This record gives sequence, structure tokens and C-alpha cells, in this order.
Amino acid sequence: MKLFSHFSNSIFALAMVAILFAGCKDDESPVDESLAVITSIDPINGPVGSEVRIIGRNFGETAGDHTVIFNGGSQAEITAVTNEQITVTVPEGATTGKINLTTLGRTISSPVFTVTAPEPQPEPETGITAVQPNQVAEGMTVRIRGNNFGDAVSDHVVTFNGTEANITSVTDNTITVVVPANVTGGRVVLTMGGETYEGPEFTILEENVDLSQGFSMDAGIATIGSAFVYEDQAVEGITALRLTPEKADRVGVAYYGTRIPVEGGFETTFDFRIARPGRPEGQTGEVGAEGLAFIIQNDPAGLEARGHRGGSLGYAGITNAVAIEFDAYKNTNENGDNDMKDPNGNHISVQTNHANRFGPIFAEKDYSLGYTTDESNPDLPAFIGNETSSHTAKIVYTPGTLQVFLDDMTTPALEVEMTLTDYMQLTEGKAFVGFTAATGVNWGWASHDILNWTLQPSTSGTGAGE
Ligand SMILES: [Ca+2]
Ligand SMILES: [Ca+2]
Repeated sequence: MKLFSHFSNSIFALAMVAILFAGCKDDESPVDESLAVITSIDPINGPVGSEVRIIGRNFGETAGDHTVIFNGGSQAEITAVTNEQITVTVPEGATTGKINLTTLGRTISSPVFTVTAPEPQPEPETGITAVQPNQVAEGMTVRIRGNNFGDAVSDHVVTFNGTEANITSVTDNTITVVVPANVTGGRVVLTMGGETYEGPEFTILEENVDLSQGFSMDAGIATIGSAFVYEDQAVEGITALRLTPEKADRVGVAYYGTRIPVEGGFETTFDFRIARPGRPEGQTGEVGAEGLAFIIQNDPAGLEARGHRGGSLGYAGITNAVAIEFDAYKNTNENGDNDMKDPNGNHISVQTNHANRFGPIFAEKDYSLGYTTDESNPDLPAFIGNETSSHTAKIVYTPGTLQVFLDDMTTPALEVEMTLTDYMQLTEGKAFVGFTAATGVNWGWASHDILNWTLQPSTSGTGAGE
């Protein structure tokens, strides 16, 4: 209205006023009520890693619509979004300043957020927090977890229920030891710097496997190479044993931590999953390699026994052993040294060393006691699947016969006439049992997982002299 009085008495001015009014109307029109608005932040200060709530309206419910940048620098992780509130974590490298929220290409700013110094962490209490695994047997490698162990083997002494263990390494948070002979259940005790620290209780592994509900860090599994116990990503809540990841040239081996009576017979059941098949760029061979094996062994290396890579599936090379392979890759190299003479790319085979039961076992078909393929047996499923598929394998040994079942628990996929002691020398009727797997050295890979495992000897005695 003020403008009007300035330009009264002039038609020209009236025309100008009309134009100016038109401009003013646009400027004064209410903001688009659907756009995001920040009204406050809570709290207004905090350290890196703390949580901040950006409060306002019209945020929508889709985290992917928003990008949050602290003071023009570090992008923050958005942990929750509601229409009135976006929750973020103060990112590494964040500095004091406004928080910019960009929503579908439009950026608005918050009041200044002050990044404060990190809160001092309380000094962790010296001592043992866990023993992994806590079901143990002689010769197993065990990790004692805790705080302020120092970083060198100095005056540390670790005992298992009073018997001293050999320490192989010390870091500030982990002491690695080998379980001593003749151990009995009790507590792990650490003596260091004149002080004594008592750990949790441990138990001695029983001579059968009961991991029907899956694997855990406590379960008494000895792992070598790429093998480790992991929290399953594909099937929530299941803890599995990963023998290899989907990477080239990996060998993973895992044993139950103590010898099990096998001479009188046994039955073992496990679910396996071979997934995420791939191969290096430029390779033209099969996708997915190599497969896995169940192994019975009494090699002098015990829980440290590991076989060769690639088509050897991590078992060939172990001595005094029998392997039942689920071979998912056809290794035939007519011109090279690594010709396994595999019958095809999806077969079960029982592999030994025919001639010398104390010599290494081999992956070559010449050392097969019997095999079946998905060509000769169309009911045999493809071993390689995806992250949500798995196979159930059952191996039943009674002296004289070994049967292998796969998915069909009624009709064996493979039956071989054999007696373990023709191929192995046992210790009081016992041997180590476990799994091996490998990926291709340079031609293909897959992840190899064991999801659960049970093994029950037919006799509870030692089998010695039977
Ligand atoms: Ca093979
Ligand atoms: Ca084979």
C-alpha cells in the first residue's frame, strides 16, 4: 500500500504498480506446505558416533530420499526416518556446523551442531572374558579373550584345571594356547605379573557330535585355512561353519576337536550349502568350484592336518585317511599334472590311498573305491545351489559297508564295500572327523558352508581289540 502512495497520479506508475504487485504476490505466497522443514535438532552437541535427531516435518518415511551431511563434509548414516524425525549417527570426521539435509535434490540446513570430544572410555578391567571354544580336547587350539594381556609371551602362565598349556601367541586381547594332554574339565586360570585371573569354566568334548542346531564359537571345532564359524547371513539365526568364501584359491578344513570311535561303525548327518558360484573374468570354464568332502583321518598332524588346494578339495595329501567327496567341478587336464580324471562335474566318490594306508590319499579317480554321478544317477541333485538352498547328506558306516545318502534318506546314492581299517590305522578305534573344501586356484569358486552336523558312533566303547 505504501508503494501505491508513492506512484499516485500517474497512469504509467499505476501500470508499474500492477507489475510490482504481481511480483509481490509471488514473493508473499505461502511456502509449499509439502516440502521438508527442519525445526530443531536434539541434542545440539555430541561426539562422533553419537545419535542426533533432526526434528521437523514432511520428511516422508523413506531413508533413501535423504542425504545428511555434517558441516559440508562427512555424510552421516541415517538409522531411522519418520515424517517428523530423521535419526542419524554423527559420522567420522564430522566438524561443528550446520547439518545439511538434502531431500530429493533440495537442501535445507539445521541449527549448528557442535561436535564434542569423544568421551573417554573406561579402562577395561584386566582379566579373562571368554574361552573359545569352551568345549575342548587335548591338542585343540583355544583362544582366551580378555583385556590387558600385554603383547608378548613373557611371564604368562595358562592352566586348564591346573595343567599348564603351551602358549603360542599373546596379544593385548587374545592369548592363543594349545590344550594340554590329560586335561579334565574345570577353569582356565591365567597368571601374569604376579596376579592370578580366573576364567570361565570349560568342559571336555564328548566323543560324538551334536550340532543339530548349528555351529557356535563354543562348539569345539578346530578350523584351518579359510574355515571359520559364522553367523549366517542368508538364514537368520543359524550359525554355520564356512569352509571357504566365494574367492579363488581358498582351502578350508574343520575338525571336531577330539577323536571319535569309528571302527565299530558310525552314522553322520549334515546339511551343506555350496553357493555364490563364480569365476574370474575372462575364464570360460564352468562357473563354481570345487566342492567339499567329509573326512575321517588319523594323520600325525592331528587337528592341523590339511590337504592340497584346488581339485584336491583340501583333503588330498592328508595321510591315513578316507574322504567322501561331493565334487562339484570336473578336473581333467589331459596335458597337465593335475588331471584328477573326474568322471564329471557333480559326483560323490570315496577316496583313499589304495596301496599304502599310511601314505597320502589322492583325489584322482584311480583312488576311488566307488563313485556316482548325476549322469549315471539322475536322482543325484546338483551340489551347487544358492544362498537359501541346501542338501542333507548322511553317511552310514558299518564295518564292510559305507553308504552315502543325499537328500533321499531312504535309498543310498552310493554304497561301497569297504572296511576302514584296510585304509587307516586308528588310535584305540578312533579317528578325527571333519570337513574340507577348496575353491579353484584360478578358474572358479563358490562358498562352501556346513549348516549343522551330528555324528553318532555305533558303539560307545573304544573299539580297541574288537
Ligand atoms: Ca573335481
Ligand atoms: Ca573327484
